[in-house]
Amino acid sequence: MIDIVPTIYEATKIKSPQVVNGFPQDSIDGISLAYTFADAKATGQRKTQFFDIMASRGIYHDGWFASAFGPREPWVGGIPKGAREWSPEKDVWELYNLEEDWSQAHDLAAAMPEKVAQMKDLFLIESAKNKNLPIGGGLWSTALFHPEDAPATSVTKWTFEGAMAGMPESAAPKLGKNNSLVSMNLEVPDNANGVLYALAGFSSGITCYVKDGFLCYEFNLFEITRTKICSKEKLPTGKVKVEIESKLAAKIGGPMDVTLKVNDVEVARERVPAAMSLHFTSNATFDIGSDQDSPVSLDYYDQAPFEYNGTIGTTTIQYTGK
Ligand SMILES: [Ca+2]
Repeated sequence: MIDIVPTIYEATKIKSPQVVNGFPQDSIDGISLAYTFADAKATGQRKTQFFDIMASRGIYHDGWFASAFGPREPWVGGIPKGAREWSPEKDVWELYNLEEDWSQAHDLAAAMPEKVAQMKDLFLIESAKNKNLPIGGGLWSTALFHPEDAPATSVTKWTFEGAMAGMPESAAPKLGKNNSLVSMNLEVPDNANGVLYALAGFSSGITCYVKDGFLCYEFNLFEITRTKICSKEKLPTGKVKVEIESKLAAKIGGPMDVTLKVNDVEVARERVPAAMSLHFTSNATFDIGSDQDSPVSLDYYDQAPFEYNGTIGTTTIQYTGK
């Protein structure tokens, strides 16, 4: 992927900008593939490439590949044993000659310690050049250590008028993680149906919706637990104020108490056993008046995006602190 942008620039004869909106741009690290267009057998021009994903890392150079696992195996969920005592200095490196052993069957690290040391040095040089230090720094704000420090918008209060679709989850209020109060002014018709707001999607998310006049809320935690509550009475028709209050019982990632209110009167309350530590998805959206893309709840799966059939006035959302 890293080579695609320079390839497109070269093919289209566009010079990449040095400054965008006043911000100097980093240099482009990739190597254009245009030299292969007329020569499929051209010798590869990429000699070195490194990667690091939460401290599981590797470096390729001139036919050789060296790599080490960080504190976690990417395919194993949860918090690995000893993660908090982990240090990159203690990781064991492997070494492979990809020219002769492309499937990495023969680890040469024990036989070639000097080559390993050279590759580790190169890894550090590439890391420094590409702002990858400290090793494991990306673990800091994960669910493992400090989810409260995860990148987030500095906005803590939002006002929306009417329906809205497609706000990226990364920019949207973190209703599954933080204490919050959502307040909506609605016009409720007879036989009210539809989503009032939804964050993220089928794999995990939050939705507040009206089904046959009843006000409902669902916290879908990775499809493992679906905490669903509904009012026992139908919403009144006409102008109605709906509020959803979410309060962590203790800390981020722990239980969360959710209360639904209609015209200032509590109509339902439930404890979500475990709230969200980081975010539900990387690509789903926050919507008001519908549930775009994949639907959060099975309750209206076949009717998605299940647009609200009344009118949505002003929605205010605010974080309510600790
Ligand atoms: Ca959705």
